[in-house]
Amino acid sequence: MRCDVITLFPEMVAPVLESSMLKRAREKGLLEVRVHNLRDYTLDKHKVADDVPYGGGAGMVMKAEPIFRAVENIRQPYERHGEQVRLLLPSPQGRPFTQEYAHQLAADSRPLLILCGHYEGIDERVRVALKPEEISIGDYVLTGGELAALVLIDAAARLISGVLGAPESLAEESFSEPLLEYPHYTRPAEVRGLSVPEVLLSGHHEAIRLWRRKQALRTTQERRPDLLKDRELTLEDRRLLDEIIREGVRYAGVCGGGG
Ligand code: 4GY
Repeated sequence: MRCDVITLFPEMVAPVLESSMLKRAREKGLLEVRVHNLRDYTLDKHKVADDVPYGGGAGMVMKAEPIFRAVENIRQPYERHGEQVRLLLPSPQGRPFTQEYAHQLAADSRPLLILCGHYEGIDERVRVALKPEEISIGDYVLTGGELAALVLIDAAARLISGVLGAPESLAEESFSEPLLEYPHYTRPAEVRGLSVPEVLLSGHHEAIRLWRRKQALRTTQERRPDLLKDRELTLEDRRLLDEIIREGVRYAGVCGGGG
């Protein structure tokens, strides 16, 4: 997976790429990310990349010309090799980012060119001329597109074969399924008086599989019933859900939180 990021704040992006899984993916050559400072594509001596909005109002707007120059310069070497780039613009106006969308980015052979906006927004003529694919990571407003760009890269990169340790953890994980995760435990068997569910110590693989499936269904039913709605259930899932419903709600989930 190849990625180019255009930003006014490269120092926001670089350290995340130099940590943990993304760092390892890059070291293995599975992920290649280059960060470009938009200021390097300005033409005036003060390297100004923003200006006041026409029509008045608060805040600043990112100028179109430096963005055009950056995109053209970064695209050029790819196009000389007969490659198209996929231009992405993280913004709250974009198409909602999902696990399926992440798979789609990871599977694309084209390099991703991610344009990070800042301030009040970018000059509309960038959208008109470059027709970037706008992606939203959620219904909230960030100070800029950098964190969203990192979310896209992170979610897509971990789907590349070889980036994660065990490929089976990808196959069974939540949202690919899409079910929420079952609870996890590691040693010791007791911590602060809290024990591990017996079944997980039993060595009965089928019983463990069923227990985990039931927990995943329970959490999903309680916290995200929308994920189960309109979904074909296997007979096994139907039976496990019936058990769960008979046992009653154990966790109030999001209802007890922010709402
Ligand atoms: N939400 N999803 C988001 C965002 C900040 C003004 C354009 C989001 O993806 N990006 O909030 N981005 C804005 C700030 C310029 C980007």
